[in-house]
Amino acid sequence: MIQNTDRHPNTAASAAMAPSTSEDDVFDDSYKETDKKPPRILVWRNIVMMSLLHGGALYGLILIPHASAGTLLWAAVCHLFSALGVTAGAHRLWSHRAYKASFPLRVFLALGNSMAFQNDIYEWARDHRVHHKYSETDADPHNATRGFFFAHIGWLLVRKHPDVIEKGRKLELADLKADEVVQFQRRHYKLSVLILCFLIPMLVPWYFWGESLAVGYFIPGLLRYTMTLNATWLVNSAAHIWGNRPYDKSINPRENALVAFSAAGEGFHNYHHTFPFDYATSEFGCRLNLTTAFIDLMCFLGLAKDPKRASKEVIAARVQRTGDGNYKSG
Ligand code: ST9
Ligand code: ZN
Ligand code: ZN
Repeated sequence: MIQNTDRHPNTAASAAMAPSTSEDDVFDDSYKETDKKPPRILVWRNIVMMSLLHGGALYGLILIPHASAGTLLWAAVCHLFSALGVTAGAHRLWSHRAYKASFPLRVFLALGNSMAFQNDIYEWARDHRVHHKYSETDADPHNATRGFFFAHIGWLLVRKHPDVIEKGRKLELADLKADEVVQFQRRHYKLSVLILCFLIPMLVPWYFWGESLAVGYFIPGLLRYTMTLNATWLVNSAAHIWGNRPYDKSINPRENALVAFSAAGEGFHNYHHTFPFDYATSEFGCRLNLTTAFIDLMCFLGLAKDPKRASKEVIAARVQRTGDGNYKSG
């Protein structure tokens, strides 16, 4: 089912016409920031852990010449699986309800999501809906107006702005509460991360082709995890700062081909914030968009259905009305 919908992110009226099961990803311009800024409280545990993680990833880079081809291929498989758990799972399915997924597909995506270790699906989707609804304000968890570093990783190293939590608590999230896969993953999150993000990536090369545990830990483990994290964070930082805005020049998110490439299709961010319900997060289908190809395959296999799409006419009208003049068709 293709839906022809134009949700203008700046009007509550057009939000009311939206067909999605969730309206919490539509921009709400009624929220006003206060001038009083709360103090920035550093979370030292996260600063230390993130520093150690990135140090470990650097060591993994140094170890690459000592790894077998099979281990490098395995690291790429882990990256791909965890990326899909975020893009096709936490993002397009659970945050935006852009398509419907069968139980086996949801289990597959939840496993990939635990391998990605980016908070559980419920927390990820809740924060992401707040990000869309209050984009570039104090209530946006990774508000890019606070600069590249804050949007990229800094937001995970400090206490959240109180408005993020206040506005987030007003979201209904009934769909996430009713999804047994989301709730199961949340209940068993720590154990699932230990097994999927660290043990399986490390033990598979050791058990099956005799790789050293150290190489398994530092390359498919820490290096792969860190690279997937940074590719994801680039959507919040680079794709909110650099690129054209052919669909809506009044918002910060941009079209960024490099980010689209590194983030499995998630860099068409001006389009995505303009039409958040579109399962492809882009006008151009599978181009630079592995996640869309994956969802198409799942639909073909009968494991997914009802992908939502913005129509050509709606997109063209929107480009005319709010674009920055840099639109390129095809
Ligand atoms: C990570 C996440 O990396 C990455 C997300 C990226 C999103 C990208 C989106 C772009 C589009 C998609 C692109 C995909 C591309 C993929 C490409 C792949 C190749 N609403 O959190 P606390 C409540 S994670 C409502 O402690 P603090 C909360 O429930 C990395 N309520 O806040 C709690 O309530 P209660 C690994 C909310 O103390 C209370 O508030 N993980 C909300 O300020 C306190 O919550 C980490 O590094 C909300 N929005 O701490 C850990 N938020 O007490 C990161 C919170 O009742 N997190 N609440 O239970 C933390 O350590 C902390 O959250 C903190 C803030 C220090 C950041
Ligand atoms: Zn989104
Ligand atoms: Zn964004």
